[in-house]
Amino acid sequence: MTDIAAVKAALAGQRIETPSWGYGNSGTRFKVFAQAGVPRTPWEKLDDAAKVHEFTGAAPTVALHIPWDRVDDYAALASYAKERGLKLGTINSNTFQDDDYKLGSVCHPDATVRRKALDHLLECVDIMDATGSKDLKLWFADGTNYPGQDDVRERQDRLAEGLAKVYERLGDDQRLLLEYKFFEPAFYTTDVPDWGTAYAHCLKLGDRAQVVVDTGHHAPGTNIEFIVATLLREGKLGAFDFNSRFYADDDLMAGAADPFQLFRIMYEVIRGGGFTPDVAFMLDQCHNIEAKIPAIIRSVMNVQEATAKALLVDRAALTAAQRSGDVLTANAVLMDAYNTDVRPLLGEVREELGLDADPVAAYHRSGWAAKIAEERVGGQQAGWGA
Ligand code: AFD
Ligand code: MN
Repeated sequence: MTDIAAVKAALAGQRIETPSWGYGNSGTRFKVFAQAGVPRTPWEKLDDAAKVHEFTGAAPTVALHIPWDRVDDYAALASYAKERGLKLGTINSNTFQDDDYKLGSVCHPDATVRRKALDHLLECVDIMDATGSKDLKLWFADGTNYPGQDDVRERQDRLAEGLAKVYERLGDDQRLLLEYKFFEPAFYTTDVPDWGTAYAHCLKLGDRAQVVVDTGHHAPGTNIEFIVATLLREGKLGAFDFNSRFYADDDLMAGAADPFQLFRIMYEVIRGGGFTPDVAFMLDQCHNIEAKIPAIIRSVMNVQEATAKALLVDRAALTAAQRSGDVLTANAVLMDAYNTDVRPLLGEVREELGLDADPVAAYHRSGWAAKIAEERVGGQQAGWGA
Protein backbone atom coordinates (compact mmCIF):
# COMPACT_ATOMS: atom_id res chain seq x y z
CA MET A 1 0.00 0.00 0.00
CA THR A 2 1.49 3.43 -0.94
CA ASP A 3 2.20 5.80 1.94
CA ILE A 4 0.47 8.97 0.66
CA ALA A 5 1.88 11.11 3.48
CA ALA A 6 5.41 10.07 2.48
CA VAL A 7 4.64 10.81 -1.19
CA LYS A 8 3.36 14.27 -0.29
CA ALA A 9 6.41 14.95 1.87
CA ALA A 10 8.71 13.94 -0.99
CA LEU A 11 6.84 16.21 -3.40
CA ALA A 12 6.92 19.11 -0.94
CA GLY A 13 10.70 18.69 -0.74
CA GLN A 14 11.35 18.45 -4.49
CA ARG A 15 13.54 21.21 -5.91
CA ILE A 16 13.80 22.18 -9.61
CA GLU A 17 16.36 24.72 -10.78
CA THR A 18 15.34 27.23 -13.41
CA PRO A 19 17.69 28.57 -16.11
CA SER A 20 18.43 32.30 -16.22
CA TRP A 21 18.39 32.09 -20.02
CA GLY A 22 14.84 30.74 -19.99
CA TYR A 23 13.59 34.20 -19.03
CA GLY A 24 15.31 35.93 -21.93
CA ASN A 25 14.46 36.11 -25.61
CA SER A 26 15.22 33.01 -27.62
CA GLY A 27 14.43 31.50 -30.96
CA THR A 28 15.86 29.50 -33.78
CA ARG A 29 18.40 30.29 -36.49
CA PHE A 30 15.45 31.63 -38.47
CA LYS A 31 14.08 34.17 -36.01
CA VAL A 32 14.10 35.30 -32.40
CA PHE A 33 10.67 36.72 -31.50
CA ALA A 34 11.18 39.39 -28.82
CA GLN A 35 8.58 39.53 -26.07
CA ALA A 36 7.40 42.49 -23.96
CA GLY A 37 8.74 42.61 -20.41
CA VAL A 38 11.75 40.37 -21.01
CA PRO A 39 14.55 41.02 -18.48
CA ARG A 40 17.45 43.27 -19.52
CA THR A 41 19.80 42.20 -16.73
CA PRO A 42 20.62 39.20 -14.52
CA TRP A 43 18.95 41.12 -11.70
CA GLU A 44 15.66 41.26 -13.61
CA LYS A 45 16.00 37.59 -14.52
CA LEU A 46 16.16 36.87 -10.78
CA ASP A 47 13.03 38.97 -10.26
CA ASP A 48 11.21 36.69 -12.71
CA ALA A 49 12.71 33.53 -11.24
CA ALA A 50 11.46 34.69 -7.84
CA LYS A 51 7.92 34.68 -9.25
CA VAL A 52 8.31 31.07 -10.37
CA HIS A 53 9.44 30.11 -6.90
CA GLU A 54 6.77 32.26 -5.23
CA PHE A 55 3.96 30.37 -6.98
CA THR A 56 5.46 26.87 -7.20
CA GLY A 57 7.41 26.77 -3.93
CA ALA A 58 9.77 24.34 -5.73
CA ALA A 59 12.26 26.48 -7.66
CA PRO A 60 14.57 28.27 -5.22
CA THR A 61 17.75 28.12 -7.30
CA VAL A 62 18.65 29.74 -10.62
CA ALA A 63 21.34 28.52 -12.99
CA LEU A 64 23.59 31.22 -14.46
CA HIS A 65 25.22 31.28 -17.86
CA ILE A 66 28.55 33.05 -18.28
CA PRO A 67 29.09 35.53 -19.98
CA TRP A 68 25.38 36.18 -20.48
CA ASP A 69 25.01 36.70 -16.71
CA ARG A 70 28.38 38.32 -16.09
CA VAL A 71 28.23 41.06 -13.41
CA ASP A 72 30.89 43.10 -11.62
CA ASP A 73 29.94 41.80 -8.19
CA TYR A 74 28.76 38.17 -7.92
CA ALA A 75 28.52 38.36 -4.15
CA ALA A 76 26.07 41.24 -4.59
CA LEU A 77 24.10 39.20 -7.13
CA ALA A 78 24.01 36.30 -4.66
CA SER A 79 22.69 38.66 -1.97
CA TYR A 80 20.08 40.03 -4.37
CA ALA A 81 18.95 36.44 -5.00
CA LYS A 82 18.85 35.69 -1.29
CA GLU A 83 16.66 38.75 -0.61
CA ARG A 84 14.16 37.21 -3.04
CA GLY A 85 14.19 33.77 -1.48
CA LEU A 86 16.52 32.43 -4.15
CA LYS A 87 20.02 31.00 -4.37
CA LEU A 88 22.39 31.14 -7.35
CA GLY A 89 22.76 27.64 -8.71
CA THR A 90 24.73 25.90 -11.41
CA ILE A 91 27.26 27.92 -13.39
CA ASN A 92 27.08 27.18 -17.12
CA SER A 93 30.11 27.86 -19.27
CA ASN A 94 29.91 29.15 -22.81
CA THR A 95 32.61 28.09 -25.23
CA PHE A 96 30.31 28.14 -28.22
CA GLN A 97 29.76 31.77 -29.21
CA ASP A 98 33.20 33.32 -29.67
CA ASP A 99 34.57 33.52 -33.23
CA ASP A 100 37.73 31.78 -32.06
CA TYR A 101 35.68 28.68 -31.32
CA LYS A 102 34.63 27.98 -34.90
CA LEU A 103 36.67 24.73 -34.96
CA GLY A 104 36.06 23.96 -31.31
CA SER A 105 37.17 25.17 -27.90
CA VAL A 106 38.90 22.70 -25.57
CA CYS A 107 39.14 20.31 -28.53
CA HIS A 108 40.43 22.93 -31.00
CA PRO A 109 43.59 21.99 -32.98
CA ASP A 110 45.22 25.32 -31.97
CA ALA A 111 46.64 25.29 -28.43
CA THR A 112 46.08 29.04 -28.13
CA VAL A 113 42.33 28.60 -28.58
CA ARG A 114 42.30 25.68 -26.15
CA ARG A 115 44.04 27.92 -23.59
CA LYS A 116 41.43 30.65 -24.12
CA ALA A 117 38.64 28.13 -23.56
CA LEU A 118 40.33 26.74 -20.46
CA ASP A 119 40.76 30.25 -19.04
CA HIS A 120 37.00 30.77 -19.47
CA LEU A 121 36.24 27.51 -17.66
CA LEU A 122 38.58 28.49 -14.83
CA GLU A 123 36.84 31.90 -14.65
CA CYS A 124 33.57 30.00 -14.20
CA VAL A 125 35.06 28.21 -11.19
CA ASP A 126 36.19 31.56 -9.78
CA ILE A 127 32.56 32.70 -10.13
CA MET A 128 31.37 29.56 -8.32
CA ASP A 129 33.64 30.52 -5.44
CA ALA A 130 32.01 33.97 -5.39
CA THR A 131 28.40 32.79 -5.70
CA GLY A 132 28.69 29.69 -3.52
CA SER A 133 27.61 27.50 -6.46
CA LYS A 134 28.45 23.83 -6.14
CA ASP A 135 28.07 22.72 -9.74
CA LEU A 136 29.87 23.67 -12.93
CA LYS A 137 27.98 22.52 -15.99
CA LEU A 138 30.06 22.00 -19.14
CA TRP A 139 28.43 21.56 -22.50
CA PHE A 140 30.75 21.69 -25.50
CA ALA A 141 29.51 22.46 -29.00
CA ASP A 142 32.88 21.11 -30.13
CA GLY A 143 32.81 18.76 -33.08
CA THR A 144 33.44 18.49 -36.81
CA ASN A 145 31.29 18.86 -39.89
CA TYR A 146 33.17 16.72 -42.34
CA PRO A 147 35.00 13.40 -42.35
CA GLY A 148 38.73 14.05 -42.24
CA GLN A 149 38.35 17.57 -40.84
CA ASP A 150 40.22 16.70 -37.66
CA ASP A 151 41.48 13.67 -35.82
CA VAL A 152 38.59 12.57 -33.61
CA ARG A 153 40.90 10.66 -31.28
CA GLU A 154 43.26 13.62 -30.79
CA ARG A 155 40.20 15.73 -29.99
CA GLN A 156 39.36 13.32 -27.18
CA ASP A 157 42.93 13.69 -25.86
CA ARG A 158 42.58 17.50 -25.92
CA LEU A 159 39.21 17.26 -24.19
CA ALA A 160 40.60 15.00 -21.47
CA GLU A 161 43.51 17.39 -20.91
CA GLY A 162 41.24 20.41 -20.57
CA LEU A 163 38.76 18.65 -18.30
CA ALA A 164 41.56 17.45 -16.04
CA LYS A 165 42.81 21.01 -15.54
CA VAL A 166 39.32 22.23 -14.65
CA TYR A 167 38.69 19.30 -12.33
CA GLU A 168 41.97 19.99 -10.55
CA ARG A 169 40.83 23.60 -9.92
CA LEU A 170 37.53 22.61 -8.27
CA GLY A 171 37.01 22.92 -4.52
CA ASP A 172 36.29 19.80 -2.46
CA ASP A 173 32.57 20.58 -2.42
CA GLN A 174 32.27 21.48 -6.09
CA ARG A 175 31.35 19.20 -8.99
CA LEU A 176 32.07 19.10 -12.70
CA LEU A 177 28.92 18.14 -14.60
CA LEU A 178 29.62 17.07 -18.17
CA GLU A 179 26.73 17.27 -20.61
CA TYR A 180 26.50 15.32 -23.87
CA LYS A 181 24.51 16.04 -27.03
CA PHE A 182 24.38 13.79 -30.10
CA PHE A 183 24.56 16.56 -32.73
CA GLU A 184 24.21 20.32 -33.34
CA PRO A 185 25.83 22.72 -33.95
CA ALA A 186 28.38 20.17 -35.25
CA PHE A 187 26.94 17.83 -37.84
CA TYR A 188 29.45 15.03 -38.42
CA THR A 189 30.99 14.39 -34.99
CA THR A 190 30.37 15.96 -31.61
CA ASP A 191 33.19 15.55 -29.14
CA VAL A 192 30.85 14.73 -26.24
CA PRO A 193 28.02 13.08 -28.19
CA ASP A 194 26.58 10.48 -25.87
CA TRP A 195 26.35 9.22 -22.33
CA GLY A 196 29.17 6.73 -22.84
CA THR A 197 31.72 9.36 -23.83
CA ALA A 198 30.69 11.63 -20.97
CA TYR A 199 30.78 8.70 -18.55
CA ALA A 200 34.25 7.60 -19.70
CA HIS A 201 35.71 11.08 -19.18
CA CYS A 202 34.00 11.51 -15.80
CA LEU A 203 35.25 8.10 -14.67
CA LYS A 204 38.83 9.17 -15.41
CA LEU A 205 38.42 12.56 -13.73
CA GLY A 206 37.17 11.37 -10.34
CA ASP A 207 34.23 11.19 -7.95
CA ARG A 208 33.18 14.81 -8.36
CA ALA A 209 32.77 14.54 -12.10
CA GLN A 210 29.34 13.38 -13.19
CA VAL A 211 27.12 13.27 -16.24
CA VAL A 212 24.26 15.63 -17.17
CA VAL A 213 21.36 14.04 -19.02
CA ASP A 214 19.62 16.66 -21.14
CA THR A 215 16.37 15.06 -22.22
CA GLY A 216 16.55 16.78 -25.62
CA HIS A 217 20.02 15.53 -26.49
CA HIS A 218 19.33 12.04 -27.83
CA ALA A 219 18.49 10.59 -31.21
CA PRO A 220 14.75 10.01 -31.68
CA GLY A 221 13.63 6.79 -30.03
CA THR A 222 16.51 6.61 -27.56
CA ASN A 223 15.54 4.90 -24.32
CA ILE A 224 16.60 7.69 -21.96
CA GLU A 225 15.36 5.98 -18.83
CA PHE A 226 17.76 3.09 -19.51
CA ILE A 227 20.66 5.59 -19.60
CA VAL A 228 19.40 7.14 -16.36
CA ALA A 229 19.20 3.73 -14.63
CA THR A 230 22.69 2.82 -15.82
CA LEU A 231 24.33 6.11 -14.80
CA LEU A 232 22.63 5.94 -11.41
CA ARG A 233 23.86 2.38 -10.90
CA GLU A 234 27.40 3.62 -11.68
CA GLY A 235 27.06 6.62 -9.35
CA LYS A 236 27.62 8.98 -12.28
CA LEU A 237 24.24 10.70 -12.75
CA GLY A 238 24.87 14.28 -11.65
CA ALA A 239 21.98 16.22 -13.08
CA PHE A 240 19.17 16.55 -15.56
CA ASP A 241 18.53 19.32 -18.03
CA PHE A 242 14.80 18.83 -18.46
CA ASN A 243 13.02 19.98 -21.60
CA SER A 244 11.07 18.18 -24.26
CA ARG A 245 11.33 17.62 -27.99
CA PHE A 246 9.46 16.19 -30.91
CA TYR A 247 12.39 15.90 -33.30
CA ALA A 248 15.70 17.48 -32.24
CA ASP A 249 16.97 19.65 -29.41
CA ASP A 250 13.72 21.61 -29.48
CA ASP A 251 14.03 22.91 -25.92
CA LEU A 252 10.25 22.83 -25.43
CA MET A 253 8.60 22.80 -22.01
CA ALA A 254 9.61 19.78 -19.94
CA GLY A 255 7.02 17.04 -20.19
CA ALA A 256 5.07 18.78 -22.92
CA ALA A 257 6.04 16.50 -25.80
CA ASP A 258 6.18 13.16 -24.03
CA PRO A 259 4.88 13.06 -20.44
CA PHE A 260 5.03 9.23 -20.45
CA GLN A 261 8.78 9.32 -21.14
CA LEU A 262 9.28 11.85 -18.31
CA PHE A 263 7.34 9.54 -15.99
CA ARG A 264 9.51 6.56 -16.98
CA ILE A 265 12.63 8.65 -16.36
CA MET A 266 11.35 9.72 -12.94
CA TYR A 267 10.49 6.12 -12.08
CA GLU A 268 14.09 5.04 -12.75
CA VAL A 269 15.39 8.00 -10.73
CA ILE A 270 13.29 7.03 -7.73
CA ARG A 271 13.85 3.28 -8.13
CA GLY A 272 17.61 3.90 -8.44
CA GLY A 273 17.87 6.05 -5.32
CA GLY A 274 18.42 9.22 -7.35
CA PHE A 275 15.66 11.26 -5.77
CA THR A 276 18.14 13.12 -3.61
CA PRO A 277 19.89 16.52 -3.78
CA ASP A 278 22.89 14.68 -5.29
CA VAL A 279 21.00 14.59 -8.59
CA ALA A 280 20.22 18.14 -9.65
CA PHE A 281 16.89 18.63 -11.41
CA MET A 282 17.38 21.57 -13.77
CA LEU A 283 15.27 22.96 -16.56
CA ASP A 284 17.12 23.86 -19.75
CA GLN A 285 14.58 25.16 -22.21
CA CYS A 286 13.70 28.15 -24.29
CA HIS A 287 10.33 29.76 -24.82
CA ASN A 288 10.43 31.01 -28.35
CA ILE A 289 6.73 31.66 -28.90
CA GLU A 290 5.11 31.22 -25.50
CA ALA A 291 5.19 33.57 -22.49
CA LYS A 292 8.29 32.63 -20.54
CA ILE A 293 7.40 32.79 -16.86
CA PRO A 294 4.16 30.76 -17.07
CA ALA A 295 5.95 28.30 -19.39
CA ILE A 296 8.63 27.76 -16.77
CA ILE A 297 5.97 27.39 -14.07
CA ARG A 298 4.19 24.81 -16.26
CA SER A 299 7.47 22.94 -16.74
CA VAL A 300 8.05 22.80 -13.00
CA MET A 301 4.51 21.46 -12.60
CA ASN A 302 5.05 18.86 -15.33
CA VAL A 303 8.17 17.56 -13.61
CA GLN A 304 6.27 17.47 -10.32
CA GLU A 305 3.40 15.52 -11.91
CA ALA A 306 5.76 12.95 -13.44
CA THR A 307 7.49 12.63 -10.07
CA ALA A 308 4.20 12.21 -8.22
CA LYS A 309 3.10 9.44 -10.57
CA ALA A 310 6.45 7.69 -10.24
CA LEU A 311 6.23 7.89 -6.45
CA LEU A 312 2.79 6.23 -6.60
CA VAL A 313 4.09 3.09 -8.31
CA ASP A 314 3.25 0.11 -6.09
CA ARG A 315 6.83 -1.12 -5.85
CA ALA A 316 6.00 -4.30 -3.93
CA ALA A 317 3.39 -5.38 -6.44
CA LEU A 318 5.68 -4.45 -9.33
CA THR A 319 8.63 -6.39 -7.97
CA ALA A 320 6.48 -9.43 -7.26
CA ALA A 321 5.08 -9.40 -10.78
CA GLN A 322 8.52 -8.85 -12.32
CA ARG A 323 10.14 -11.66 -10.39
CA SER A 324 7.37 -14.05 -11.21
CA GLY A 325 7.60 -13.16 -14.88
CA ASP A 326 4.05 -11.85 -14.89
CA VAL A 327 4.50 -9.43 -17.80
CA LEU A 328 1.00 -8.05 -18.04
CA THR A 329 0.58 -7.45 -14.31
CA ALA A 330 3.97 -5.75 -14.08
CA ASN A 331 3.11 -3.46 -16.97
CA ALA A 332 -0.34 -2.81 -15.51
CA VAL A 333 1.11 -1.83 -12.13
CA LEU A 334 3.36 0.76 -13.79
CA MET A 335 0.59 2.04 -16.06
CA ASP A 336 -1.81 2.26 -13.11
CA ALA A 337 0.50 4.83 -11.51
CA TYR A 338 1.05 6.68 -14.78
CA ASN A 339 -2.70 6.88 -15.40
CA THR A 340 -3.38 8.39 -11.99
CA ASP A 341 -4.49 12.03 -12.07
CA VAL A 342 -2.08 13.50 -9.53
CA ARG A 343 -3.20 17.11 -9.90
CA PRO A 344 -5.49 16.96 -6.81
CA LEU A 345 -2.62 15.45 -4.78
CA LEU A 346 -0.21 18.18 -5.89
CA GLY A 347 -2.90 20.76 -5.20
CA GLU A 348 -3.09 19.51 -1.61
CA VAL A 349 0.71 19.63 -1.30
CA ARG A 350 0.72 23.24 -2.47
CA GLU A 351 -2.15 24.29 -0.24
CA GLU A 352 -0.44 22.69 2.75
CA LEU A 353 2.58 24.84 1.87
CA GLY A 354 0.35 27.91 1.84
CA LEU A 355 0.38 28.14 -1.97
CA ASP A 356 -2.39 28.29 -4.53
CA ALA A 357 -3.22 24.83 -5.89
CA ASP A 358 -2.81 26.20 -9.44
CA PRO A 359 0.48 28.12 -9.77
CA VAL A 360 -0.16 29.23 -13.35
CA ALA A 361 -3.56 30.73 -12.48
CA ALA A 362 -2.05 32.41 -9.41
CA TYR A 363 0.72 33.87 -11.55
CA HIS A 364 -1.76 35.27 -14.07
CA ARG A 365 -3.79 36.88 -11.27
CA SER A 366 -0.64 38.48 -9.84
CA GLY A 367 -0.42 41.03 -12.67
CA TRP A 368 3.34 40.54 -12.92
CA ALA A 369 3.27 40.18 -16.71
CA ALA A 370 1.58 43.57 -17.18
CA LYS A 371 3.88 45.18 -14.61
CA ILE A 372 7.12 44.11 -16.30
CA ALA A 373 5.78 44.89 -19.77
CA GLU A 374 5.05 48.42 -18.59
CA GLU A 375 8.24 48.96 -16.58
CA ARG A 376 10.86 47.15 -18.65
CA VAL A 377 10.94 49.48 -21.59
CA GLY A 378 14.18 50.35 -23.34
CA GLY A 379 17.55 48.88 -22.73
CA GLN A 380 18.81 45.68 -24.32
CA GLN A 381 16.58 42.68 -23.69
CA ALA A 382 18.42 39.54 -22.58
CA GLY A 383 18.72 36.80 -25.14
CA TRP A 384 20.90 34.01 -26.40
CA GLY A 385 23.44 36.48 -27.66
CA ALA A 386 23.67 34.47 -30.84
C1 AFD B 1 22.24 24.62 -25.18
C2 AFD B 1 22.94 23.30 -25.23
C3 AFD B 1 22.95 22.60 -23.89
C4 AFD B 1 23.33 23.50 -22.74
C5 AFD B 1 22.56 24.80 -22.82
C6 AFD B 1 23.09 25.79 -21.81
O1 AFD B 1 22.29 22.47 -26.19
O2 AFD B 1 21.67 22.03 -23.63
O3 AFD B 1 22.98 22.87 -21.51
O4 AFD B 1 22.69 25.41 -24.10
O5 AFD B 1 24.43 26.06 -22.11
O6 AFD B 1 20.85 24.38 -25.02
MN1 MN C 1 21.29 21.34 -21.60
